[in-house]
Amino acid sequence: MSKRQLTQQQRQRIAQQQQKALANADGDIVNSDSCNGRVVSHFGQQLQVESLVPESAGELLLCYQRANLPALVTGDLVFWEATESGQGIIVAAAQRSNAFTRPDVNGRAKLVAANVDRVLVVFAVYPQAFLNLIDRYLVAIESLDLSPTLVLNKIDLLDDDNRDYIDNIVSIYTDLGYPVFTVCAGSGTGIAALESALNGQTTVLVGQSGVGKSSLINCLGEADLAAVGDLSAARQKGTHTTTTARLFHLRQCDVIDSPGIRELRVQNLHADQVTQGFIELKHLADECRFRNCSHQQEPGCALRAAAEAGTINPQRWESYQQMLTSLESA
Ligand SMILES: Nc1nc2c(ncn2[C@@H]2O[C@H](COP(=O)(O)OP(=O)(O)OP(=O)(O)O)[C@@H](O)[C@H]2O)c(=O)[nH]1
Ligand SMILES: [Mg+2]
Ligand SMILES: [Zn+2]
Repeated sequence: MSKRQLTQQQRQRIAQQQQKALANADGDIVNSDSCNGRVVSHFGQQLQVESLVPESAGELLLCYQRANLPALVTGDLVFWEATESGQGIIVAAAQRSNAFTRPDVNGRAKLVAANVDRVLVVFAVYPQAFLNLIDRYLVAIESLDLSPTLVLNKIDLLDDDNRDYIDNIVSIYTDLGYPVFTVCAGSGTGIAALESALNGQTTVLVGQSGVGKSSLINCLGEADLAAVGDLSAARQKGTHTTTTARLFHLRQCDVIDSPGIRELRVQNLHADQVTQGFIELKHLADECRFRNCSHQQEPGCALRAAAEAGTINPQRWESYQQMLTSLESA
């Protein structure tokens, strides 16, 4: 993709298309078919937009957005007009099919990407993976009606000290029916299977800082597309190398890289959303004695009964209870 200015003819054609599309616009929200660009990244007040106009398809331009539009994110389909300076102004945006959010440092939901087909939760042998962190992602993804996919990266670092710990995590999610890909972005092991699962889709990568999300992008596309950073020497944690979500066109799929997190705090979730995000629990909620059962202490709770009977994995149950408690104390 290259940056270049649009010709006069292209501008006129865009203007005609714009008038036609805006005539059908409902406020500032247009039909996605009428859009002429997709947001690929965000820099402060400016958005980088990829043109979808046939004459200039794939070209990137920096755009401001009209103040009356909602905050736009990577993956949003937009309608832009060219400005004299060769940049653009976004005058309308399409209704999103979905929007993935993550909590910011204060626990508030922060938009990461819009219009995604799939969310890939990446975890690794190092930095250490935690079930409750993965579970929180799963809750967020299930609430979007998307099917989560998990990726274990850095399998080259598996050894006798960590193998049981990692195998346990992998088997918990595999037993629940989630696809879990095991890969090594460093050597390319397992990447072909992952690549064919992502074929033709737009996928957003999420996960702790340092698990290798950007490294996976470089493996699924050309090397060095996305910046990769070492773990901190002292604590083997990620160093927040990726700072903004960015959409990449890779060999077989579009992937949005996103900034990793170090810990996941409470998001603006309802207890019901948490229950719906635990796929082995959600169907049991109708069987509780009380309709407004909080699934914590009440008598006749079908979820607790299942946990006590041993049909729910104890670590998942603990993670669920922890999440409910953290919502209460938020
Ligand atoms: N041993 C090993 N190291 C890997 C592998 N994949 C990535 N790494 C290393 O892990 C570190 C972090 O990789 P990144 O790709 O920057 O991680 P990230 O998830 O994008 O991190 P943030 O951008 O901070 O969220 C780098 O030092 C990579 O070289 C792997 O398969 N094996
Ligand atoms: Mg990164
Ligand atoms: Zn209950």
